[in-house]
Amino acid sequence: MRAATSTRPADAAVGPVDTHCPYCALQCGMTLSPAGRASVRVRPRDPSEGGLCQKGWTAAALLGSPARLTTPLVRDGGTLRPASWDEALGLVARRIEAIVAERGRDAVAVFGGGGLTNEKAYLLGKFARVALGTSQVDYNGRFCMSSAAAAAHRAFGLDRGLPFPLADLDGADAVLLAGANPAETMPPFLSHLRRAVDAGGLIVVDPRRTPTAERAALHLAPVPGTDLALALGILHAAVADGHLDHAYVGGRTTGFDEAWRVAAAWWPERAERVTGVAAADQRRAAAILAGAARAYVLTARGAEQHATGVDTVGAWINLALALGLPGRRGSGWGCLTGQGNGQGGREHGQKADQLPGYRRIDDPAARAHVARVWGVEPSTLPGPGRSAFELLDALGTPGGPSALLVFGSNPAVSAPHSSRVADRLAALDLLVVADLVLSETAMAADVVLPITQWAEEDGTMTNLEGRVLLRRRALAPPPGVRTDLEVLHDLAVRLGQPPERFPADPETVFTELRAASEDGPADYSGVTWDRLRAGERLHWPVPRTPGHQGTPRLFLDRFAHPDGRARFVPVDHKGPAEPPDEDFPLYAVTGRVLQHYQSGAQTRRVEELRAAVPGAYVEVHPDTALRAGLLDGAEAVVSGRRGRVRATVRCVPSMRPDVVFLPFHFPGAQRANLVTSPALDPVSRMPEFKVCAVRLSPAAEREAAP
Ligand SMILES: Nc1nc2c(c(=O)[nH]1)N[C@H]1C(S)=C(S)[C@@H](COP(=O)(O)OP(=O)(O)OC[C@H]3O[C@@H](n4cnc5c(=O)[nH]c(N)nc54)[C@H](O)[C@@H]3O)O[C@H]1N2
Ligand SMILES: Nc1nc2c(c(=O)[nH]1)N[C@H]1C(S)=C(S)[C@@H](COP(=O)(O)OP(=O)(O)OC[C@H]3O[C@@H](n4cnc5c(=O)[nH]c(N)nc54)[C@H](O)[C@@H]3O)O[C@H]1N2
Ligand code: SF4
Ligand SMILES: [Mo]
Repeated sequence: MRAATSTRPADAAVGPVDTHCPYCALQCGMTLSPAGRASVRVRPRDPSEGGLCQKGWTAAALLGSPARLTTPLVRDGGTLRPASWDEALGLVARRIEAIVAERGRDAVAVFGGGGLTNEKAYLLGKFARVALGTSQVDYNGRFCMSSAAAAAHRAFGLDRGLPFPLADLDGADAVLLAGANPAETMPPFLSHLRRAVDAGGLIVVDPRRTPTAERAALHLAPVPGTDLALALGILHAAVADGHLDHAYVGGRTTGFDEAWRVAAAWWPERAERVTGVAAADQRRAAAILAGAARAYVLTARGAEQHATGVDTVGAWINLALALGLPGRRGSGWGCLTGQGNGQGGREHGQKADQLPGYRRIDDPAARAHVARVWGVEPSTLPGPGRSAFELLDALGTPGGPSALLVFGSNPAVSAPHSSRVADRLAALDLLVVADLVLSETAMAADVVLPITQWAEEDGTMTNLEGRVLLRRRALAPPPGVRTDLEVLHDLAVRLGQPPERFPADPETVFTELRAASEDGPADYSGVTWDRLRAGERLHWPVPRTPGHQGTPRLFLDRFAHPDGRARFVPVDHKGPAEPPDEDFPLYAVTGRVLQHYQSGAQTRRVEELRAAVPGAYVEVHPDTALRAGLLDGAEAVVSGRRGRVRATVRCVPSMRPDVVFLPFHFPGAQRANLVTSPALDPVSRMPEFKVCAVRLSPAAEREAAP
């Protein structure tokens, strides 16, 4: 059965169309002028917002690429062969029914992504809970900003990455970036830091001297995994040097005394011994932030992707609170959310412990509300289930799921401890992957479903400042591909659901999402596609009150805890789960480069980007390389407790001698995640992507061969 499709003409190219970039959470506006699939012109919509980065400029290259999937694939005798949609979806539905009959509903799991539109994320969560009836649903955002989200909930009672408009940063005199490298990960974002840079107010905390750190007045390069001690040292300096905002702390917060009891023991000289950051620089950082009329503390993955990520972000928030920054116009704390819909993706119910509207699945009132919208009994809503890595880790084990449906993620490359994840994927009875290209996860699948691309469908995305944006269809998809919504609709119907319960039309799904989110923390009920089409770009919450203009700035009057106050949380330094030792004497740090996006599934297939950075490399101090018998350009092996990564040596004199850096965008033997640690934060369940112990050696002849 074919699902309902868009009512627009099937093949006609439309345009020019105003839409947004398919990649990161900045969601830069772009205008697409299609002259056929292979020739779509991309222009920035509003150059005053900083233009586009190289990934944005080249985003349309995948639309007409021969690398994209245009027919379903089904595994047959070990290989994937083309199949009709009817065969592929029929097979999936039958296998799911058989697995459920044999092993129960939790035997089928779903893995989503922060790149999916709000409509897809919403319908995927509903599909899992209602059509499959499984508690086993989580998504790659768990690997992304979950530590910041948990810390923000704890401190403020609500998580919106930036609780203020991005443009507020234009007025900042001082900005501390902890573990963020926007010069490569969100280049146009730098336009918002111009004033802070010119005022000598940019402070960058990163073990590496990144292109972002190059712009800073003060670059603090801590030992990886020691941000928490550094934040405590700077807090200590701020208080000792008389910068504590007593009126704010007394009037708008609770818990300072308990937090201070820990920080009091972290005088900057002690923090220096742990972090390697000079005490004088800690004092200077405190003075720069305290001396600025408008100051911000922003965190990203470098501070967050640790087994102590929540507490680490908590420590940076404590510093911001002590200086009186959050909930004041012109200052604050924020997290730079990463994926295109990293914000909306965490609000609408594809996370193991959540229901739409950023509701908690263990809250009876939330369950009752969402069950009413879905037309089911609250008692039938399963969950909470396992978190992303725990879910992957349980696949094919006796108590774990034996079927997995993946929408919008490539965990074979991007999840930690890759060899373990590959084994678990291989142990499944059924792996279904919906994707645009044959990703490494799709290569391992039993059924692959070809999906439309961003410019071929309508939908909404919520950017890093909590703004709901309309993504417009600019051209028709090639014959043979379907939208995620169509796939979910069709599968749900095949699993016995009434068709109207799983609409394939995105605007209809959004209308239902509005009702499901109503009165929840992330309330979208006042957002309509008509408003978005008219050019509004609303910050949630947007209650249904007629004419409500959205909420650009949260917390100006009160924080979201019942007492209206922000909470200091006492946090102490523990250090990384796997510190270096004699066998593995170096810290491996992983992260991103400008040209590639995430697992690289998309950007490695864009020729201009692939040519610029064709494969994995390891950044290392020249002395460290030399000690390992390696020169610049040599083929190296980076070995850790769980595996070995192959990478080309890049000698970088500014690197700390005890640190190597690996980008995680490459597949096969070049996967950085072959060495990363699956140690999880106890609260957010975020894996420790950013620190593990490794050693460096030359690749053997055999391994160095291409
Ligand atoms: N080009 C590109 N842009 C992207 C993406 C991409 O894949 N490629 N992905 C998008 C997504 S989903 C995300 S989440 C964002 C991520 O954006 P960022 O967080 O800016 O990117 P990362 O490179 O993961 O990490 C930032 C920095 O953390 C540093 N770091 C490592 N360990 C530590 C530590 O212990 N403390 C501190 N303070 N810093 C540390 C690393 O050296 C690195 O420079 O980027 C988004 N934009
Ligand atoms: N070592 C290390 N590992 C990391 C990180 C790190 O810093 N270091 N960062 C982590 C972070 S922050 C993140 S966000 C994750 C991201 O890692 P992944 O979740 O693997 O992210 P992507 O590579 O963007 O995967 C998205 C996949 O979905 C496909 N896709 C894109 N759009 C759609 C769509 O609309 N529908 C469907 N069905 N498919 C679509 C793409 O082609 C691609 O194959 O990686 C994490 N892994
Ligand atoms: S910064 Fe992000 S949203 Fe903007 S063009 Fe680059 S990848 Fe796209
Ligand atoms: Mo991310």
